[in-house]
Amino acid sequence: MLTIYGVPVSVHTRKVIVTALHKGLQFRVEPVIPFNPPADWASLSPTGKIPVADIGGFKLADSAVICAYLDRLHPAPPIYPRDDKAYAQARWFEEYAGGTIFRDVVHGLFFNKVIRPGILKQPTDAAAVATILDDVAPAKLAYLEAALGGDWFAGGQMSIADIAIASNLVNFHYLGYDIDRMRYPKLAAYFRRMLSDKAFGAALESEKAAAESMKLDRGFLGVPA
Ligand SMILES: N[C@@H](CCC(=O)N[C@@H](CS)C(=O)NCC(=O)O)C(=O)O
Repeated sequence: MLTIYGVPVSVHTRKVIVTALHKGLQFRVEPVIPFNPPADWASLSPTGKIPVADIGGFKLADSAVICAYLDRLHPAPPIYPRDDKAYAQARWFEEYAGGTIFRDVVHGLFFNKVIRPGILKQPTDAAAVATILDDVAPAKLAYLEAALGGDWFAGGQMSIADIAIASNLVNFHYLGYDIDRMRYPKLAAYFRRMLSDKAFGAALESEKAAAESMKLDRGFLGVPA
């Protein structure tokens, strides 16, 4: 049995959920909010972050490591391209998603607009939000726009690169932001394509209640904001 510790609206927890759904695995989600964790959390998550997975008693932290392990256990359908260069590209875009898009853009926006007011009961830092939106995000989105050569980021099929990047774009949209179709037409179309993926769509459906309870904007899914 696979248990995923985290919350489905977390960018990195969603990566593991989509991977599990893509592979048709049975799993359950044990809710953990990293800012208000259970008493034994440090023993499960050495970094304190979500997600953590318990795979038949084998406990692993970090979404990239968990997804790689799940792919080793259940190779079909794959989430990594077979071709060596495409594999490296997929790993690169996964790294860029977590290390740059999340760290420099999505985390700061989500922290300031959702976690601070909703969980920490602190005011949103509007200046920090403006800096991210005006000075940081455009270059990152432009990089993705330029890097997108076809329908997917690596190997001509959906891979961990797409799961990781699109998961970040979901939270960007949850905050009420959009990918400007005039500036980033390929990326905007790509995001719609990801939303129509069966596993990705099922993951978003399964987090509906959590997203609504956090008053996140699901308008991009065709639901009135
Ligand atoms: N490299 C980690 C990053 C995990 C991560 O940053 N998780 C966020 C939620 S999406 C978190 O736990 N944030 C709380 C914190 O930074 O303390 C992974 O891929 O699992």
